[in-house]
Amino acid sequence: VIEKYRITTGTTLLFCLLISTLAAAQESPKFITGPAALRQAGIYSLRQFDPSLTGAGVKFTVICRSFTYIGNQPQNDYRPFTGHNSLALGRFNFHDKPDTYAGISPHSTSVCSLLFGQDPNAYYLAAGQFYYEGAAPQGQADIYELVNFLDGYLAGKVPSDADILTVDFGEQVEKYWTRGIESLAQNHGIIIVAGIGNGTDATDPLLYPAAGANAIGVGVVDSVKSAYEIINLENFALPGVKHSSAGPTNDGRCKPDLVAPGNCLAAIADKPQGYETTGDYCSFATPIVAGVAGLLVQKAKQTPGLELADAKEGGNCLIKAVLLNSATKLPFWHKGKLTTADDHMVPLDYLQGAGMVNAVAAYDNLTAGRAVPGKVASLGWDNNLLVRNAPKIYSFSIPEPNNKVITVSLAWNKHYQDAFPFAAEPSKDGNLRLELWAVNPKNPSKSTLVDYSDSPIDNVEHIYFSAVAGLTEYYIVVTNSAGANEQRYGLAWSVGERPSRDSIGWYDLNADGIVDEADVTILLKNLQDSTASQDVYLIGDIDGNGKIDVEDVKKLLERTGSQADWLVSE
Ligand SMILES: [Ca+2]
Ligand SMILES: [Ca+2]
Ligand SMILES: [Ca+2]
Repeated sequence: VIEKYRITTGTTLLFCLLISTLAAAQESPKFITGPAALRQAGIYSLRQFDPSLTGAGVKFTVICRSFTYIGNQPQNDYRPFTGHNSLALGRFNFHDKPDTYAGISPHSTSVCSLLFGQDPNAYYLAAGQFYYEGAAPQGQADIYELVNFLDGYLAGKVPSDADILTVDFGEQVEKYWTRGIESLAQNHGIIIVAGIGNGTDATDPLLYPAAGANAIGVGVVDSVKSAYEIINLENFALPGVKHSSAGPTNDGRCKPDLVAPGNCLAAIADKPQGYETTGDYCSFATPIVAGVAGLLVQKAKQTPGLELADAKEGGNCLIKAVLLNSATKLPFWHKGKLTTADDHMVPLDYLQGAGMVNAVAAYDNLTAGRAVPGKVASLGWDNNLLVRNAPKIYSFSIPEPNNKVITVSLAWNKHYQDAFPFAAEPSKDGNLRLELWAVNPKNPSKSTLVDYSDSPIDNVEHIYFSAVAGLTEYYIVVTNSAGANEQRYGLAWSVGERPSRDSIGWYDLNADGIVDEADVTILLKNLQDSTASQDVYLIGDIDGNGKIDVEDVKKLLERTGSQADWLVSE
């Protein structure tokens, strides 16, 4: 009997590291489900709760590049290796040019194993035997080389009837084809999930289509830095500019939208039983987010009342709003630059986006159901049409404001032509604004605007507000501050616990498992750099007052000597 999900980090660690010495002394779970990055994203917890969520009935389009180019010509070796044990049962359709030989790409093999893999007898030396399971193992996949995908599209045919289209490469500037992908989101309701780029330093440009307005752009959360490969596969810290390209875009928009762990065990292209570690790359974080989106779409298709989450009109905005709204804020999450002065204009963090994808919280937000303007529950969503000068208002109560945080996320599409050259149609775009008001308990006819998000250029807005003692009645206002008369939008809201600042991620800045002088050195350097320039993205504002200062240094010094629970003394 394969006990797929019984696992805690502690037992995994023991199991993985000390199997030879402990196996006889202690009953270890023989089979764990991996890759651990998917566990971190909440995918296995969600599937344990609802085992039907396998991606069944969900259509993915996966766009790949050829592994080999001669001159600029792709050699059509773009396919995953379906001879791999984990991909043998995959529901794949390939789209080749007639009379061309299609070959195998190691990269596509890794990506497809993370999305669709399934292997009850997987084995990896450092992990032992485990149950390999991708994010959406029963999803149906149309797999294209980019050039073949575009051929039909440019001939005027919509090449895809997918629910979700995923692409983990891109271009540093917008091109006709990246706008074409965005057009699929706006004109055909397809959810686009794309990799934002593996920045090697803070100045690396973001990649389109991920950097495009309508896509969900995904960055990568780094593994911790331990000497043990298996610990690095199991534990994650923060995204960093050395692996995950940071916003803003050249035109000043927030990106990425979300982050996910990317260091995974993935299938090897020429070894049917082989797995290898992928490393901290956003190419492998992207399929995790695409997979979570697929599970949400499957739930929406299955469940009466959730139809508008899977609608051609605004469904992609709704799923984006739900994913952003439910993401886990990692330490140091803040809007835009370090200063709080830009927080109303810049909706997301320049490295984390809205945070790390959280499949369980996203599912809870989705299944809370649609609520139309008026009195609503404190968890829910709406896919609706906003008309200029007719704000939509959602009011809700929270029973106990202490330590609560109210999160509200709004997403809408920018417009593009539905045919080559897929030009932007800015006259059809809207500029939406999101407000959060608190009702005065002594005088209910008086309300206070407690937070708002109103970027002049983004097409997402995001509020993350710590509830105020004594105030229990709130309302959300969605309004169109400029632009076209009508806009379809997705809105999601929730009330949760404010995360504590106790976790070691706030102090172990180099993610080596111990708080020591090395972390103090990083903090002092960030303090110095933040004084020199307001324009850099830096971590270290432990108390969250919008600057790195001596109080933050004091707080870090107080935690000197703290160790991560995964740290193994040698
Ligand atoms: Ca800020
Ligand atoms: Ca450290
Ligand atoms: Ca501070």
